[in-house]
Amino acid sequence: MLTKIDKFEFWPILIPDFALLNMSGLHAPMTPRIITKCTLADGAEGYGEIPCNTGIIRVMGTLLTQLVGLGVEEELGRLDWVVAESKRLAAEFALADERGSASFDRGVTNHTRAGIQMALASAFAMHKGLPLCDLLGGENGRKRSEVKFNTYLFYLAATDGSGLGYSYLKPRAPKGEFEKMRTETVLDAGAVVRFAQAALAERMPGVGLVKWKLGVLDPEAELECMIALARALGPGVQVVPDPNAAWDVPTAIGVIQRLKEAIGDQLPYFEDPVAGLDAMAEVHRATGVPLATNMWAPNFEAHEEAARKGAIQITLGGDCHYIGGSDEAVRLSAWCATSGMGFGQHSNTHLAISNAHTVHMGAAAAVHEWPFDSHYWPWQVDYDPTVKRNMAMERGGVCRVPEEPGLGIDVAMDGVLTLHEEYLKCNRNGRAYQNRDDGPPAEVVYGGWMRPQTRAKKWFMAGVR
Ligand code: GKR
Ligand code: MG
Repeated sequence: MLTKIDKFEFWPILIPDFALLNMSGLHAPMTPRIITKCTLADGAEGYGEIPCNTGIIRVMGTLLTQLVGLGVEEELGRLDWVVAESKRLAAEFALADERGSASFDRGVTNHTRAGIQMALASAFAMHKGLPLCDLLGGENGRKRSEVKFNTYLFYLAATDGSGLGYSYLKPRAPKGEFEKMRTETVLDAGAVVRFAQAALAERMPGVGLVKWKLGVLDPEAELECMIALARALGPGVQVVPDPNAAWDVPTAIGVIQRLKEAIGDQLPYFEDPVAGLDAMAEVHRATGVPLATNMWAPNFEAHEEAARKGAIQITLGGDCHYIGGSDEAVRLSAWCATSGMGFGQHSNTHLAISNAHTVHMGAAAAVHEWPFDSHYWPWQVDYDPTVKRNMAMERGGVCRVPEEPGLGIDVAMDGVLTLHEEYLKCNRNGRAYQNRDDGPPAEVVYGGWMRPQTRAKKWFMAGVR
């Protein structure tokens, strides 16, 4: 029997963030996201969560009304229509529907499809009384009962006196060294080591891979930080740096070779050292170190090209939000299983609904050899009003795959609405929190900071005048 979509809603929200630095700038105190919600005629509810920009809001608003009254299963099977219509609308509204030029993704169509697919699929799973991963996994259902995450850490800027309020939703005193340092400056090797040690001891014990965002300091200083980090954490913990293509080819080859000599197997792979597949291939040929990307393979065609060129050995394209939905991420994992490319997933600042979709995607994926990136566990989990009953993280960065129908978490709609109010309030006051943009906060804190597009040396500090 046709199960109809009764309502399809969405809310832009603002979520609290910290002063994380990357090549493209500094995280603002709040990050915009979009929550989607699909309600079926029998009352089953499903949710999605995606990055937010004003382009997605315009396209989503038009598309969701067209889905009401249609059959949920039928629509899940013909999401190509959503993609075509989103592209048409993006062109009609003259929206930038692109990715790759910043460390984060400004796409419209990939996110719109993802927000719709996540809500439809989780509502359908509720309706069927099945955990989402059992539907996503196809005939044989889920492939595993645990999904693993790494610990994803960043340099942190000193923002005192800047007027930027990083205290939103964070009134309580920090518990322990990690929470304290999360609000302080982390910009040298000593602080990097202390921060990572605190994260592993207090926040994510037993995790065997720490990812560190580079592209901030001079490459020589970052090399020193990564060697110090690996030595301090010891051989049981791997270290993966990610400068978001802030380096040119000779710099990348030099830094990666010296890092490899210094830390050996503690460097399992290196992420996005340079811009473009040809440059990535050159760096891999020269260093022999496996490379990963979330920047240069945004779709299946680009993955084929990357494999042909030997440009990447591990994809982080398994991110449900970027690839266009958890079904597409599972499809990418199957492609990885046959092509031999490693499968991983990239992450941005997000909340519990995104985390839950990632866990279900990971449970349904054909392969799961690399722990997934997640901003959630070190940064957002303790300031998340969108969830009443959440997943827990176990030793080793493990999330156990839920057995309950749907997502296996209880969404707190009052919390979603509170964060939506915050979005409306902040943007009404003329504060630019509609699109993620790390440039303006960087200009406020480091007066006169120049964006990487305007200079030869791309790393963050090269733009500080
Ligand atoms: O959150 O600043 C950040 C990251 O730089 C993010 O924007 C990237 O998309 O984490 C991502 C990455 O792995 O490149
Ligand atoms: Mg990356």
